[in-house]
Amino acid sequence: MINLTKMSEKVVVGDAEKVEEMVKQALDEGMDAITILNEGLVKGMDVIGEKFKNYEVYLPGLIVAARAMKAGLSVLKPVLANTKDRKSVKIAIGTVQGDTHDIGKNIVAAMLEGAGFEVVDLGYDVSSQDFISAIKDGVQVVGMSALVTTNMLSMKETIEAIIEAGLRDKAKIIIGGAPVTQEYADKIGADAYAEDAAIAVDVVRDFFK
Ligand code: B1M
Repeated sequence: MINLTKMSEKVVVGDAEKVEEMVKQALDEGMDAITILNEGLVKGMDVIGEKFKNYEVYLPGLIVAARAMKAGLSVLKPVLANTKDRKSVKIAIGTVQGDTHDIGKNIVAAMLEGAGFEVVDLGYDVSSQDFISAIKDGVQVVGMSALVTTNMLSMKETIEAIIEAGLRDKAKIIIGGAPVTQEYADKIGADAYAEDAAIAVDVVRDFFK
């Protein structure tokens, strides 16, 4: 039986091969994908984040841990996104300009897909213009992610640019990411804030109830 604490330790030390193998084995053993994600992979990222904050590891340590997390996520993603219940709502999601953190955004995208929404993944370091183009292309929801506090400003600038383009009533806007709060969402005029991927799915469902 796979031990999820051991899996998170392998994320911390950046053993991508082992993490991938353990995720496969956990799924084979019938473990729930969300449990593997939260108790194995995300927990590992939390530990490495703390270590980075306390100068116990440096950037290369973060990079190898992120690579290991992504290796595990690549196995989980098809399971998270596996649904036959397709809905007609189209969502564009991206990490905002200046920010290259995409692990959380990828999880949100996979869970939204899993819930049956059509997801256009704009990637990371996404400009206001790219979000605007997505709205012009017909998405009904824009999702923005930010992990670095200073990059939250790009969320505000993107909403201002959307208003300026006369498109604010064309799409609902949801924001999230570790430093983001409900208070900030209210302040910049987003329609919603979601603390994690599961809540993001609920929020988007609520938009179209
Ligand atoms: Co960076 N990093 N990083 N980093 N990194 C943080 C965010 C940091 C908190 C670490 C720390 O100091 N403890 C810190 C930010 C401090 C701050 O401003 N508050 C930081 C820093 C400083 C930096 C650099 C500046 C370091 C440097 O260069 N000196 C640099 C910035 C680069 C840039 O963006 N311009 C940098 C770089 C990197 C790596 C490239 C090495 C790597 C990213 C790899 C990648 O994403 N491809 C990395 C990593 C891995 C982290 C930590 C350790 C982990 C982030 C992560 O993936 N978490 C992070 C510390 C931490 O958060 N504990 C840290 C797991 C993920 C599942 O959670 O992304 O929060 P999260 O997503 C959650 C929710 O937030 C939510 O749902 C997700 C799933 O439940 N959510 C949404 C996210 N987006 C959402 C959108 C929604 C709704 C919900 O709606 C649309």
